[in-house]
Amino acid sequence: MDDKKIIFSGIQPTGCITLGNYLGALKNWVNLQKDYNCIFSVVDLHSITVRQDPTELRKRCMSFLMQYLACGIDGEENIVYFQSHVSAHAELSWILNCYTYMGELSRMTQFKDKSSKHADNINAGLFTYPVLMAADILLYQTDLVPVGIDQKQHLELCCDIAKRFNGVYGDVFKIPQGYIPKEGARVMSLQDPTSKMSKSDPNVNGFISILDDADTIRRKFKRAVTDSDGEIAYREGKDGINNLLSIYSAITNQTIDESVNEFAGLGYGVFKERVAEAVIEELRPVREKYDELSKNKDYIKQIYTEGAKRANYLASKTLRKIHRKLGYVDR
Ligand code: AQP
Repeated sequence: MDDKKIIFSGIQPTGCITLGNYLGALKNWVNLQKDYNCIFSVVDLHSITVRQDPTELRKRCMSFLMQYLACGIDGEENIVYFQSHVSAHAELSWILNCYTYMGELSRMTQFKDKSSKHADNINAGLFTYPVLMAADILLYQTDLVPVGIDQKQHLELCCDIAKRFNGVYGDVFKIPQGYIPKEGARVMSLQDPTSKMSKSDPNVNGFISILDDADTIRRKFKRAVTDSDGEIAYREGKDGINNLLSIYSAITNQTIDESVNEFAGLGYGVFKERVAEAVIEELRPVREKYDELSKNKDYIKQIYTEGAKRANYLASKTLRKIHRKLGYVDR
């Protein structure tokens, strides 16, 4: 690798990639890829904190990787791979578990949310999920992690673990920084704009999949929950409208104020249509590219095989260093 800084990020293959994932993470991956050495993983180890159907999971993993490429990620310039193909993730995760406190993990809001959603399966993996995420990032001596704001707490924990480890063993890990977009950092559900747009939402009207067709997108925005005061303004208490304004601003790269001015005096119906059209146009090339890639499975295999090879090389370099620091006998 040259001396460009390193980016690592990933999405776990659960549900389907949403407009939230796209605006919070993927769009920035695409924008940043020219200036950084990028490592983008389909983090499939993370996904089994919830029970998965094996056939479905295999299909979804492939589909997620193709969606990364369809969004504009260059799979040849960057490292694009499946997390389970690089065993160093799980190995480092174990090591870091021994440098992470139960109290820290108990404070993670995502753990609290997910354990209440999956009360019948609160497994240890759900609890230690942020440690695996820290391992993902630290393995590659990552400089920058482009994520949505929901991952800020996990990222802070990652830095705490790295600093703790460095405090004992010297400068082993680079301390990463988050890259959180100004607009689109937290896209909310279209059906309940007080909670985040989630890719496993059982109510399909709550999220836009980046592969939804134009009619589906139009229909979902038409049904989006707003309010009854009829004013297109961004302020507290107008969660539905705020969310639509944020989505529109993130897509058009303009400020919220500019978006508010653009829609001044218009009704909610027209506003929703215009937001829908902006989303449709943004996602149109993604859908088209995805269809094209679906016909080229050999190329996809080449991307993830080569990706895992390069990721393995970098990850084992870090892992060797850690083994030496910990006092393990050389192989
Ligand atoms: N609503 C969102 N707005 C902005 N960014 C978001 N991200 C997720 N949701 C939003 C960002 O997408 C990346 C991948 O996140 P993930 O793999 O943890 O998936 P998720 O979508 O956060 O998962 P869910 O919705 O909670 O679904 P399940 O229940 O399947 O796990 C991250 O960078 C995240 O910040």
